[in-house]
Amino acid sequence: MVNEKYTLAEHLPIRQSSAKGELRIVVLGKIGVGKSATANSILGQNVFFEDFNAMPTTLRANCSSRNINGTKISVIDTAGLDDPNRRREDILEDVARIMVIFSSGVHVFLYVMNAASPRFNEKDLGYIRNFEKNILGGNMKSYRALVYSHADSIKQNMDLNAYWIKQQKGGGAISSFLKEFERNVVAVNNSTSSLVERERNQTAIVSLINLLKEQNKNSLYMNDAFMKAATEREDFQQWAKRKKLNLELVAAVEKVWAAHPEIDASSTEFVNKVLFQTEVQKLVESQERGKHKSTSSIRTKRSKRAIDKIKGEVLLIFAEYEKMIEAIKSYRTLTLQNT
Ligand SMILES: Nc1nc2c(ncn2[C@@H]2O[C@H](COP(=O)(O)OP(=O)(O)O)[C@@H](O)[C@H]2O)c(=O)[nH]1
Ligand SMILES: [Mg+2]
Repeated sequence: MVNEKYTLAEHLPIRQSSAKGELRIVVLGKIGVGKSATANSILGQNVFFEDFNAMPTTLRANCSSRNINGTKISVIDTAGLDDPNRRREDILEDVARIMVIFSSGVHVFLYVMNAASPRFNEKDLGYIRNFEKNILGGNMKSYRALVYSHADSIKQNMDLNAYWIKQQKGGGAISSFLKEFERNVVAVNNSTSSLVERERNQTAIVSLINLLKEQNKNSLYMNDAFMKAATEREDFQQWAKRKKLNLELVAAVEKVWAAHPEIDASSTEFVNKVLFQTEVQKLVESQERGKHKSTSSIRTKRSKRAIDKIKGEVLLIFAEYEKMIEAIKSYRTLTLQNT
């Protein structure tokens, strides 16, 4: 049944890019097709965990960014859409994370398919349709592109075009899905050790996304739930201001929270990663040193107090991010129930 609530979202004004100079990418697909490897190819470094057993290891959507030629490229890697162990609640949580991290919208949902093993049946299509229509919501068709991983397996005497046409003509679920991408498709070999080919992969994917961005007149994919996330974020900014929190610290907590959903905020690892991202620690320490000509034991105590204060703030900020996720989840659950 067509979900009216979400088809309505097509008519929502799509915001002009408020993410100037930034590309916001969400990578989607089945388990083990090469999502994390493709995400790594885009950023040109191995930040996303690739699994050699093709087991579902990415449990939560996670985001990493990198500045490439003056453009901040942010990629969210996700768990396999066909993972039978993931409940609806897990998928909803991931979508809420995507919405909070990319609250001003998404430039492209990049579907990954394994060219070496293009198994794709009605059930797989069902997972995608359910995700797009019933959880994400809205019409995101013009914000999708396709990456074939394992391009090394496409026969040398068959170019991508021929392969692409052959797959579309094959009939069944895969054909109808592939046709929706028109020509927004690229093939890469994520496993290459050649630096030249790595660079070519990165350029090919980024160029395809830029082309799509042009086709979409620089707009980002938005819907009602993304807008709710944007409002939540504005409230959060106000809260941080009232609390007189250091904005650099807030940004660092967000970065670690978005990249490492697996790490508990109260752990030393989390705090250390946050401190590593900021100059806050150095700032506190140098202030303490400058202000007081104290003995080293007093200095250590003061420094410890300063770090404890930061730890407390890290927990507070983290809790606000989790609250935003809960708010989006309840909003989505409610809008789903009302349709
Ligand atoms: N030969 C080859 N192997 C790849 C390619 N892309 C991914 N892989 C490998 O396929 C396996 C699964 O990839 P991964 O990115 O973890 O899949 P995910 O579950 O979709 O994130 C890993 O062993 C990757 O190294 C590719 O383009 N060529
Ligand atoms: Mg993965």
